[in-house]
Amino acid sequence: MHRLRTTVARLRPFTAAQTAQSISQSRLLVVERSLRTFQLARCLNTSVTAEPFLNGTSSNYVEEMYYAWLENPGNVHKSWDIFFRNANAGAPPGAAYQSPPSISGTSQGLASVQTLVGAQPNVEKLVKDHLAVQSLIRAYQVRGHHIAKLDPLDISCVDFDDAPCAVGFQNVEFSHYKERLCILTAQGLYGLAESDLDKVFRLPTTCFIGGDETTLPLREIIHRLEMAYCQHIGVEFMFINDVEQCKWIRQKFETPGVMHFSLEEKRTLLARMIRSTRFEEFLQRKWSSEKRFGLEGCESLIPALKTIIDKSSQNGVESVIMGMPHRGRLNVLANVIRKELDQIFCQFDSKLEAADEGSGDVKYHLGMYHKHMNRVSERLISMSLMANPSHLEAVDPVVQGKTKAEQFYCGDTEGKRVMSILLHGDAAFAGQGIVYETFHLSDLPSYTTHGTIHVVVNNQIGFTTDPRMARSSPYPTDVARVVNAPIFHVNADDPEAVMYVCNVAAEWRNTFHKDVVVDLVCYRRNGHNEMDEPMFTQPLMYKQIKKQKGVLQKFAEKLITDGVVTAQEYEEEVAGYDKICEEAYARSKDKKILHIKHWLDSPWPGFFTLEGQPKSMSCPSTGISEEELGHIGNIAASVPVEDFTIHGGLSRILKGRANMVSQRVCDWALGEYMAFGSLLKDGIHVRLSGQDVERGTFSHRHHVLHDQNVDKKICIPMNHISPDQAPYTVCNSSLSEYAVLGFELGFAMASPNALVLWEAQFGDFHNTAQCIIDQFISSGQAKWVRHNGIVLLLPHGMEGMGPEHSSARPERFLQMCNDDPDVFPKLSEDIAVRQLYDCNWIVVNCSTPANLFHVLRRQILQPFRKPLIVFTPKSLLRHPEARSSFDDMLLGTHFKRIIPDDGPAAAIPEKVKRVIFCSGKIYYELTRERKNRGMDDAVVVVRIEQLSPFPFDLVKAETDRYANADLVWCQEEHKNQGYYDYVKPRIRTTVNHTRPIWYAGRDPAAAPATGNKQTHLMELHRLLDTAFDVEAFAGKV
Ligand SMILES: Cc1ncc(C[n+]2csc(CCOP(=O)(O)OP(=O)(O)O)c2C)c(N)n1
Ligand SMILES: [Mg+2]
Repeated sequence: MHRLRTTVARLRPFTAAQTAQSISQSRLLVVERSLRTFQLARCLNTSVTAEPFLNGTSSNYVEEMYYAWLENPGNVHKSWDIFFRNANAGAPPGAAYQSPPSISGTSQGLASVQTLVGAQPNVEKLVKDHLAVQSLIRAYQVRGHHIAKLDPLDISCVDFDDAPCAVGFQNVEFSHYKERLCILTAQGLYGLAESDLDKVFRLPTTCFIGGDETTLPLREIIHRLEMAYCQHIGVEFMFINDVEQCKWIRQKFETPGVMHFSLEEKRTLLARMIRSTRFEEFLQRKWSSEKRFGLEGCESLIPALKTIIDKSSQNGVESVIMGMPHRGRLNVLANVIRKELDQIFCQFDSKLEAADEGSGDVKYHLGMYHKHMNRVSERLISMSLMANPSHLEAVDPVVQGKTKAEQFYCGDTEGKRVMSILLHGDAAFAGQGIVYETFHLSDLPSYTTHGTIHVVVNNQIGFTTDPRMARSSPYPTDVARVVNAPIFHVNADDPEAVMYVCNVAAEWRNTFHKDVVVDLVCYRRNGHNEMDEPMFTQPLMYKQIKKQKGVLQKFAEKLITDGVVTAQEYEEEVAGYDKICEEAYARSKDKKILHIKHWLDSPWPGFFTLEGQPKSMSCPSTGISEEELGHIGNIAASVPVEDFTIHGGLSRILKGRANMVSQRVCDWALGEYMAFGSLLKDGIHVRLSGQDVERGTFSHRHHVLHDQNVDKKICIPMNHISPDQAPYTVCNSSLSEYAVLGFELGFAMASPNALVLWEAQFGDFHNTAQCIIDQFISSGQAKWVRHNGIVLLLPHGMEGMGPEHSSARPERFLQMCNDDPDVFPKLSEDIAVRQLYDCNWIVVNCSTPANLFHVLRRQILQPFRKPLIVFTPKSLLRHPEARSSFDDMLLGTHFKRIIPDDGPAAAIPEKVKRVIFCSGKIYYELTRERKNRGMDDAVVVVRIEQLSPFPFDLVKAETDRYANADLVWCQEEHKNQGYYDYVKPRIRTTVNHTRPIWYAGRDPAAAPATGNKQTHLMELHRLLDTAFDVEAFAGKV
């Protein structure tokens, strides 16, 4: 038969050296703890005094010697040979070592060794055979999964045509299983012969197949190992560094009789299989030409998830947050999350009207939140399935962030109450880099969710591509090995095996609070979707699939044969569920309106009115009292703990801050401090995450102080503002944008009462997280009616640093704004708030610390949540003019959407020749140049601080005021970048197309900035020349 190289086909037999290596890897920790780690045959503890040469530093050497000796005793010196023989023959500590012969004559030591070994003529054979048995056991533990029967189609067997694939070996001839074992060990039975099969061997303490017995005949040893490791479950775990964890897993799979289920459990399993299978069949019957990405071929996913949830609920979990792709999503909504069936069925009606604002999403992307009583644990459990885009795996970090937030807000520091489950397709799990990035968050203190259970629907295909073209790793799950997660491969056509591994996975998480992967090896009965013809591309696989009996049918037949249920009971259960579907279908016909609100994955109880509207349409002043400014400023300038030595340079920085506070001014860092500190004081949690955010990429922030003498002794002054403040989280992230931004977005979803910020190291790095920005942040509310107040801090500015590190690409964010450039909004009292409410996100470039302070506080004080994109400065962080007085931050003050010019020209507006509109740092270059040119009376410079939603009303006030002036947009970015394309039509609309908007800025370019400093300065001079040449546009139209 043509064999597809799928799950394991790329694997090759282990060489003895590899076996030794893997054993030695897994034993690394033992080496530290127990000196005689090399000894496989007996209990390993011995004292250093008895064998002083076996100390920590030499243990690696001894271990190497041991493995060399194992391969061939002649590989090592005679004295080592004797030592290992004696040790393995059971010599007590201190007795195994015999000193080598003296040069001069006879050796006392050797003579006595010969006595010891020689006294038992068969010892050598015995030792050899025991070692062989132990190597064999180890080979099963390490590589048993290679020959387990994981593939229900039986087409993914190891690439050796003659390797038997039958489950178990008990019915196979010795010659057959010898061959089979060759795959495992490369050495067959390590020299053991058929005649040894009935010999009894002592079992190592690292093996649990004996149950209560410590010895077993070889035949039984092999049989039990086959049963534990080579049936429908393949356990991949021996790469895990922690010996206790390895031992725990061995116990779970080796202990005889572990896979026992009660009649009740089997019946429940059957009922779940019925629901899973009949749900898809029902959809197929009713809507045969609709895409639904059905689960057929992996129906056991539903009992798998339910088992994980039951077990976790029994262990105390109260909230499960799930992320999953398209495959089987409706089934999961119906049968795991328990969404009402009529709500699902009505989605298939093309005449269903959308009731909500926004554009909505297709049915297999919507999220869901539901709280119910878990029938097994009899405890309440809330379940949410996160809405997600088509972009596979993008939701992974978002789920993790939301999970972390829920844990954080309920004080669940160990993940005992809240957990996440992530589902994956085999192709996406192996192919998408975000999976790897997300795994790397799993053990970081500020990002860990204390273990995620990953379930892979491994249908051995991705759309039309089979695994040999889709990945370079043997399994789709290999990425999980980087974090030492155990991987349980299981044949999804065996629901009991699936249930067993899911139980173990849930227990694993509950015990170790680490990630674990369940790989459901299955198939996809139909094409990629129900409309697709799979025979075009996978003819042989699909010939096999067509012959394949459905898993429910197989399982039901088995249970009926075993007398667990009768045929009649089974049929009644099927009919019962079909009836439930029919009744829901009838009800679904009454539904005429779709409320996406009903599909919210993260409701914020109490934040909106019952109708889902903001409770007001106004935003209070974002200023704070003088006293508060002073207090927070003093905290920012101090080390609020005793006995803490900070760096001298930092002392100077803090002194500088203290000076500013005494002079009632803020620089950029202090402005940010005031915003965070005041929100914290009011009980709003603030979380700032990103690469090197604790100090700040530009060394301006210093939110975490490090004692110069004591490792890990840190102080976060922001947490010393007031005794009843909310906690401040500031965390340097892993070097990832995609996962970390996704994580923070998820964190921000959990609660409206938190300011969650992600800072890019430089603004342009956001593009490696583009999917989170496009698919979630800019469009999330429109698709899923879900508000989110995440803040992106994107350092931006043309400072001669080259093509990268210069531009945060404002044009991209502005291009995604949903405000209409051609419509001047209706003027009203609350226009500013209304505009904010209507927009998809807010884009600002603040030029003063006070404005940054206000815009950050406004994020929380406004009565709804919107993402905020802030282009933050670099050189302005230390610019002497980029400072704000406390006066601009006091109670009664607000964020300024634009900052009009208040210089001499503003006093005589009719004389003004030019209004230069600009945004961000270029303002300071413009005003300096204006001064140098003596043009303070002739030109005004107006800063647009909030680019989107565009402040039409305030810009109009400026254009009206300077009615005789020409209007120029000036930017430091290139013409095809920056803000120009966004602001130009909007200013034109503002002036009703009566006046042109001229451009002063860099020419269009492919790269964001030049790499040449000279060119950079020349470009700057040129654009300033244009900006201040009042004749520059004369005669042009
Ligand atoms: C990031 C991304 N790239 C491409 C696609 C298009 N696409 C949709 S499903 C699919 C195959 C997915 O295969 P797999 O992960 O094995 O899931 P399955 O459909 O087999 O359950 C592809 C390539 C996508 N949705 N997302
Ligand atoms: Mg697949």
